[in-house]
Amino acid sequence: SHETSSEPSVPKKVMVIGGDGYCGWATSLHLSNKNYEVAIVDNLVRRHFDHQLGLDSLTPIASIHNRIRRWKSVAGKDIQLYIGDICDFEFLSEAFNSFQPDAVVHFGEQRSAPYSMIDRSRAVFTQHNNVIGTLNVLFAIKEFGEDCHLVKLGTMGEYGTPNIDIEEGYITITHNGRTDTLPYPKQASSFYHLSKVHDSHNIAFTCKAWGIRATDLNQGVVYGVRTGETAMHDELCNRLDYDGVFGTALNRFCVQAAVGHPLTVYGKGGQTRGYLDIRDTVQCVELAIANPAQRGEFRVFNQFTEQFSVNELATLVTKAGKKLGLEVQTISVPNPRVEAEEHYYNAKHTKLVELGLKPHLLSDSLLDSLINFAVQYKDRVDPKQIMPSVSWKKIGAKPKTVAA
Ligand code: NAD
Ligand code: USQ
Repeated sequence: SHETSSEPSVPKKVMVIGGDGYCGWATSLHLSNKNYEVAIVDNLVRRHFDHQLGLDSLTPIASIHNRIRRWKSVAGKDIQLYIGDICDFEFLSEAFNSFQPDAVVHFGEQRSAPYSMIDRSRAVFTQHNNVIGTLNVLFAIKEFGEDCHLVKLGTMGEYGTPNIDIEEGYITITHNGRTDTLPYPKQASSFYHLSKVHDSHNIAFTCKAWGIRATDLNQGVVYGVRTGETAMHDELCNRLDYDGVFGTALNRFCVQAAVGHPLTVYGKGGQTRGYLDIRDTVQCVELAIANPAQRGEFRVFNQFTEQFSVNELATLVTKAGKKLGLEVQTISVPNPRVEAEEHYYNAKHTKLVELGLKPHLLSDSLLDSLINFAVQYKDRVDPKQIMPSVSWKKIGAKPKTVAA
């Protein structure tokens, strides 16, 4: 974008906001390996949540500095690092101006639905951090790099579970004889998921008003831990959350199977969501960057490869566990959330496939390796952190101290 040739510019420099997190670390290494120039921006707040709540990743993870040093020694590539909070516009401006990205991938949000439902202060933190952070990124692009492509991580949870098919971002409706293509209705079900809806609205508006180019990746639930690059060295290992606040469905079930904890199906277990392997997260983000949105375009992709109910996931993990000689039980836990437990779900997800995504579908071998991986680290599991502790209905204004 900074060249003067008439060739369409190829994005080269990618700023990864949230590059120390689960999706962001895997993506940073993948892009660096593919010869993109990468800069990580992160304020390390995710590591701070673990300290505050007494949680830890299943896998030991190196500091961001050691991770980047190790990547240099393993792959011979430099990743730049800017430690700071994107809610601080001065910091973000300096990072943006010094790096001058062609694309910004924005993973840098508080991403746990339960965390956002602990108490008022966590709900406010989540929406402030996520909505203001994204607004600052939009202003940075407008001020300092109008042509920069924003690739923003959204969530399938923005749509909720409507009783009709879910489209990719937009739906064409005929009403009283007139037809229009409109944003697909949003029905999010936590203060976290709502923060993503608010982000989407702000991004859509600035695409229209300022000509920002943006891609909203409505990602499903991610599973897995190893990617081509993070598997190259112990110090490049990714985090894997299994606790009741940050752990997500399939990853939790694999860790539960490994330590002999019954699988925690909430309520009736018919809750159906889109899922994808973390190896596909990195592929999807690369595809979005390599095929930028047009100026003024607000592009929406549904980023998942398969849909499952939690009951189906429990059955798959039980079978895979048996093959490995593990005794796997399932219990029904009273649902701590407010959500439909039996519902229609059929979501489109063709746009990334059209751009060339080759999905890694959930297979026996992946489940085997994920469970075996969890068995390898099972001594690090704190069984007290497995059961859910945050209730949607019991959220209150009073700050909740979380017992260790
Ligand atoms: P994560 O918590 O592991 O990583 C997020 C990173 O962003 C952390 O390193 C954190 O320190 C950083 N961060 C947060 N607020 C920041 C701020 N104000 N300034 C600078 N850095 C900040 O989360 P993840 O699982 O990697 O998810 C990444 C993104 O993908 C999130 O936006 C999330 O909503 C989305 N997503 C995740 C999943 C999933 O299953 N993990 C599924 C769908 C969508
Ligand atoms: N669930 C269980 N048992 C468990 C954990 C979860 O039954 O032990 C159920 C939940 O009730 C829910 C479903 O599984 O119905 C998914 O829950 P989750 O914790 O795996 O995922 P969720 O809260 O939706 O959030 C995760 C990420 C978030 C991302 C979202 C994508 O933390 O950042 O946005 O997945 S999506 O689900 O498509 O909205």
